[in-house]
Amino acid sequence: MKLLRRTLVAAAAAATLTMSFAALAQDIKPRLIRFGYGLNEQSNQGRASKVFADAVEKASGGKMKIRVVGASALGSDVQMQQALMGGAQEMMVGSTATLVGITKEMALWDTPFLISNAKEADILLDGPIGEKIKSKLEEKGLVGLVYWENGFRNLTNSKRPVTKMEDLDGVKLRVMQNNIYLDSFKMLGANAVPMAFSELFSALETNTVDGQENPYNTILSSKFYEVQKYLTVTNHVYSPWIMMVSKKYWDQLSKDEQKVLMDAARISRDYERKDTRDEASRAIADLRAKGMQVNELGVGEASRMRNKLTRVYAQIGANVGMDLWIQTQNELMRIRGQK
Ligand code: KDG
Repeated sequence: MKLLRRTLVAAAAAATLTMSFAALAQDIKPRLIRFGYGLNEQSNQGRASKVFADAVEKASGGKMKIRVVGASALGSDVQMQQALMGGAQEMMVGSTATLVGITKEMALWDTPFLISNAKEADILLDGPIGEKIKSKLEEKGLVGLVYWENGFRNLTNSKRPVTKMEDLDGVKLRVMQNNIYLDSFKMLGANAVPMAFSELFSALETNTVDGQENPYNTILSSKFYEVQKYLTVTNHVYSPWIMMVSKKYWDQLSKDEQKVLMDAARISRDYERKDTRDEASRAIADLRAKGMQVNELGVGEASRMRNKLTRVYAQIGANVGMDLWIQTQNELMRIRGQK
């Protein structure tokens, strides 16, 4: 009888020890978070993703590790958005433009000529309007952390310099998978072709499309200058990126772990904006040195395009809701009224 009792006590002790080791192992086993993005590792998006990963690992003492995966290796923006909503992937950074099918208010950021400079961008995106739009993601299974800067978008093509609106006639122009971009460039006379970013370089290389529009940083980092001769400075839209977490994953995290991600996201946002702006300030010279022919629009052509494009404003106002649209216009007037 004594032997049986001793055996049972020893078994219980061994089981307890095993559980505590398992618990300990669970405690020290780092959380591995997959973070996907679409541009390549050498891009502004790639550099900032690494800053984010380093900040998370440092703040968590190694208990949270970000595995950054670039070049659309985890899928296009749209595919990664679906993976986050389903809980199959933890994080991503990508375009707000491809989110309008999920959260219609994201269309505000597609508005041509809405934002004129970095100050307006940062105040709008980081203020109540950007927060309000970000919060709408949660009902769709996404948690928006911060906005990064994709930048002011400019036009490239392989056929001719675009100095006036009519030069766009018949140009097969790739646009993001987003109706505002599609309708806007159709209005300007281009043959607009919606396409995922991951397919763009080869489509330009094979002349499947003649042109595209993206910030200078992307034109540089994606080497579009190798397959595009002409760059026209239009600055037609200020385009943000947004960093998101799967809500299914976010809800499993402790408040401390959520704070680690949010604090690191803010660190990466501030780094990314500065890095992107520094790189963009040198871009025209760099792109000319790479052989691109750069031109401004002819006098009056920018306002002709702007007047043509304002016809999408009514569509955007309807998409995002007139309250948000009016709030945005008022906020921009307030910002522009500041000295
Ligand atoms: O994955 C790349 C996208 O996040 C971003 O670059 C979107 O500007 C964009 C484009 O043209 O697709």
